[in-house]
Amino acid sequence: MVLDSVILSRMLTSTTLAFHIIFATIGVGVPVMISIAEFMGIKRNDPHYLLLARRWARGFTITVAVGVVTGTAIGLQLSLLWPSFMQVAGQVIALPLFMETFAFFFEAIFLGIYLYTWDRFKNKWIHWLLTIPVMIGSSASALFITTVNAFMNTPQGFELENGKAINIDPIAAMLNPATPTKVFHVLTTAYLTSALILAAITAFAILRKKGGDYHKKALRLTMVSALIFAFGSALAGDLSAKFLAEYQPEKLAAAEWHFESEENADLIVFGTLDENNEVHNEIRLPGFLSFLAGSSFDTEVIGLNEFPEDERPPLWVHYLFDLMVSIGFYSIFIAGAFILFWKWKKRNEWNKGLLWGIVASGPLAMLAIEFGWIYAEVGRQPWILRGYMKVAEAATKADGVGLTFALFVGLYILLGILCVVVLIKMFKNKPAEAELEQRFPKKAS
Ligand code: HEB
Repeated sequence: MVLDSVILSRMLTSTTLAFHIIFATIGVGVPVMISIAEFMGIKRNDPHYLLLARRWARGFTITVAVGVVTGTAIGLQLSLLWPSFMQVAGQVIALPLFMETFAFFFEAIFLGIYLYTWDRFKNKWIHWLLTIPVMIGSSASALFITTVNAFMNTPQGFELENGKAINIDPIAAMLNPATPTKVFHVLTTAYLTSALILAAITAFAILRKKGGDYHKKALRLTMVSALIFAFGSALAGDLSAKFLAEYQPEKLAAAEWHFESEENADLIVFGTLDENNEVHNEIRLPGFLSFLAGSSFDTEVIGLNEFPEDERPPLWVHYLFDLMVSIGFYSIFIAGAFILFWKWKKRNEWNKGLLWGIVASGPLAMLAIEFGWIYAEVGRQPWILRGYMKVAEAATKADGVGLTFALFVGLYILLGILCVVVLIKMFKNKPAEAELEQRFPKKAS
């Protein structure tokens, strides 16, 4: 099989995004967890929480560094691999792209000050205050870049004349109909995933018998945060589905294998599809697709048959959607169970099964991020700019994308390994309990 430049460009872009999103998600969520931990530490005058903030911040710097490299790769690839897209859309999305960079610098400056001023202020709250611009910076860069993705789904704020964008209104382009739900869902799931990753690392340490009070407090803090963010993510996901039903019905219909427009449409969970588009072996929740789409069983949900065949997204996104939603419910379940066991004194929240369940929740949440994005991107196919330009028209015609692909994959493998090795080294040589003794010799018990 000969791979043409469209396929190769898509492979390179999706690999880069799939790798970058891991670090971007951590980059958006972990500052929030650092801020919460330091807040608790100062408020309760508890060195355990302060140490948590310190150690999380230290690990965070490594993931930020990798995120910068992969983020730069995306910027490069956008104009190199998708020249026709950038020619049309480049001017429209220049503002949010610039704002994202600005937000990143804003975050980086305050992160630098934060890292170098531990114990420098008499009033500890001043140091904590520095976490606020860091959080604002990282969440704002997610916000700006998500408006660009939203724009690709529901473009507005320009007119197309002879293949050129005219009458450009960048603010209207940023505030397109997809923006509110996407930004809400992206932020809540990044916070959720970061809380669960930190919880998973902590639960693993406890299972390896390293757990003292430090780890117990860390797990309680991350689990309570995770439960709150999980509810937020579910609410945002529900609103996203309602957005799709109204503005991008083919994407929702593809996720739900929904062919005929109808009221009281069933929600299809998992199952298989045969050549005649008949669904088998599914779990069927009667009327629930209508409910998801419009909060009422009478809502009419538009089916795929209303769209010409070459404008329907691939149907395998159904599984990604179902897996993402299942992981969402799993995270509510696991965090809920831990908190219930902890508050309800007869139960032991440190039992092995539960701890392993928490260990699993971290990688699962990251998978849900990947599934969610693949669903959102593949579900937009065949469009790169829905209604205006197809992916196939946007790709570069240049040769050599294959070699570039191989080089970048090599770079990501190297970066991934380096990141893990550095993180393990960083924390292995300095276990939490030892660091506590050293930093707070009197208070540590
Ligand atoms: Fe999700 C996407 C829903 C969970 C992550 N989500 C998405 C979508 C929807 C949904 C509808 C599409 C949108 C558009 O495209 O616009 N989700 C949902 C639901 C749920 C969920 C209903 C249940 C609760 N997710 C989830 C989780 C996670 C996620 C859990 C993680 C962690 N998603 C996601 C992402 C995405 C999605 C990342 C991509 C972005 C957007 O928003 O789009």
